[in-house]
Amino acid sequence: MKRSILIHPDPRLKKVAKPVVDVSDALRSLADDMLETMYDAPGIGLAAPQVGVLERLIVLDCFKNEGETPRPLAMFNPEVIASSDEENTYEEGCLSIPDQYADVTRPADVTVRWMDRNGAEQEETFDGLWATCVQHEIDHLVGKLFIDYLRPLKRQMITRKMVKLKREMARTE
Ligand code: K1U
Ligand code: ZN
Repeated sequence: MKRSILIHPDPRLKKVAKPVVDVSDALRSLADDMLETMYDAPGIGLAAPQVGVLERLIVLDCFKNEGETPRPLAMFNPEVIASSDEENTYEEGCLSIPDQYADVTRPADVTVRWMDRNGAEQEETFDGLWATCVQHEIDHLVGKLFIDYLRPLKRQMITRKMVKLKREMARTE
């Protein structure tokens, strides 16, 4: 089932999500819903707070080119356990901040530990777009958005645009 994606500004996007104690059927079903919502958007990642659920769960699949085999990943309690000194700048977007993009600099490689949908611990080092995306999604779990890396003026400008967009969306609902 497709879920609605919250649009910034929304207090739920600024909250800290709580750790998952046990990967229940309900949480597995939420992960499936989030993947469906992400592919439909379309996007390459999604965090549970973006669909209004304050649990430490993210999904991602950064194979976005035709011909590449999809790799849908659901990560419960993801944690960055190591980051490279080398950095990478990528023009980021966010499904909660539609049509706004900005350069963000982050560690180029990150090692992430998480629990998979069977409750088994996994660890992997990501690079390229996967590294950028997994860090962006983990930020959502502590209420941090990519615009929080921008200069205050640029952040305010984007926020004002989003307030206007939400007003228009409410009018046409
Ligand atoms: O968290 C989100 O809102 C998802 C976001 C993830 C992300 C994008 C770019 C850099 C870091 C993290 C998106 O998926 S925005 C949409 C997007 O980037 C995209 C959409 C279709 C094809 C390819 C990319
Ligand atoms: Zn986002």
